[in-house]
Amino acid sequence: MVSGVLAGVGVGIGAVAAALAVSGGAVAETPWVRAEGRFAPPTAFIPSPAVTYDQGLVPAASWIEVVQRGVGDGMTVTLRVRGMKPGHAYGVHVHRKPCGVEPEAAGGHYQHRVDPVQPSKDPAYLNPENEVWLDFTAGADGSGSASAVHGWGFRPGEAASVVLHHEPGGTGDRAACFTVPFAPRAHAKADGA
Ligand SMILES: [Cu+2]
Repeated sequence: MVSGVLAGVGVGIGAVAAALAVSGGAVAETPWVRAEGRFAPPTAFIPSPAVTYDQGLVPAASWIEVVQRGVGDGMTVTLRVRGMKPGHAYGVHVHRKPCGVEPEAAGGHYQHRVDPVQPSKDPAYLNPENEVWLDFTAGADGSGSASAVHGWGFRPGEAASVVLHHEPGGTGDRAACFTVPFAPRAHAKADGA
């Protein structure tokens, strides 16, 4: 099932279930989703869910893994990468739509409280508390990692990819995109928690 150097992905879905609330207030951590892939250009003969638009920053065959874990009413999202440009600082967010041939296919950022003005530029909405940011700086060996912890979960069908940008922060050109089958929270709401 390994499809050579330019493409190849493994997607594993853990128990898709709400985290177990144990009597006494303790909360069990439940794995939700783990996805990994190797980046390929959108023109690759064998398409990959991991697409690079800028091989200077995200080379073909570089590797990404995203893990989403449910914790109580919230979640932790963890990113690991290998093969990136050493020393480079990347901006990374969860986006609303799957990756496509064009970098803009992934749409805007997933937002817990949705900015009524889209594309969102208002820092009251465009921030790491209201969105899932996974910015990292690649080490000398090209590896990197980041994680984000939130007291809320995704609404169904509104979180579909992780986008790597040229620079940290809320905006910037898109260097690569990874389609991830994020699990929604059973009763996620648009506001509050
Ligand atoms: Cu983004």
